Amino acid sequence: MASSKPKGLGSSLTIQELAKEPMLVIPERYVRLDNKPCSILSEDGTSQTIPTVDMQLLLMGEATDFQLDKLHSICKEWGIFQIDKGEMEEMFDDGMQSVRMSYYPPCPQPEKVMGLRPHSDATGITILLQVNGVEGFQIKKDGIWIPVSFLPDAFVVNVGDTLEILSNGLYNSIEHRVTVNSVKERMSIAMFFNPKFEAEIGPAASFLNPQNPPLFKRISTEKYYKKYFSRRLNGKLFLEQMKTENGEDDTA
Ligand SMILES: O=C(O)CCC(=O)C(=O)O
Repeated sequence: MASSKPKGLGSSLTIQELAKEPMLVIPERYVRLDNKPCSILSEDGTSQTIPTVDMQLLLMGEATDFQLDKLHSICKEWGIFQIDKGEMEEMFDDGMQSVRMSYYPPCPQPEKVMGLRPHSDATGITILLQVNGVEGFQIKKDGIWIPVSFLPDAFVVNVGDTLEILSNGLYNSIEHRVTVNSVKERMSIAMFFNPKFEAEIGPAASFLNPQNPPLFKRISTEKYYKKYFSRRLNGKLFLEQMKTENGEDDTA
């Protein structure tokens, strides 16, 4: 029997179902509560290209001090970089991996919605592929949202919260979000690389000394992910809550 409920207005149609409907006004539940514009460009008004890393040299142990210093400072200052697709093979053998494929349909009122809310990933690292070349991925650097231009045939690598915790705050997990386009659909694949489920997440001993006490709690990977996925994506709030200053140790 046909439903009398108006389609797309408070109904629970999936994004794919909504995208099939001709629509001029987007359903209320997708409208962003803040009114800030999505595209905040860098000072010269262009998209910025994020740094590129030559993984081949690093993996073959042939990296010079200069290249190692470059990777170190990119992880500290940016928390995101690009590597050539061909250089990715055999990089990660162990650990837990998961994949998310995202589809962002064209939206008649792109300024009113967010494709994916601002967040940092819970992962060690995330490898991101922009499948159909449509941009929309933005990172927050020094408090400013920067649209990212992907190099053709490159992956983008995000430093995740786990790496920020392991490095006791030395490396920076990148906050990011996705905007939508009024005419083009966008597709992406994100591959998440994590420690084993049985492992514990906390600052590594090599990053700790009397001058650098642990900034983050220790917690089992299982509990960490349960906590992460029980919350809405909200910037770097989850990582803030993992700080020792925000509560007792939480070892499972
Ligand atoms: O769609 C994108 O480009 C980003 C996806 C993402 O950030 C995520 O799946 O966590």
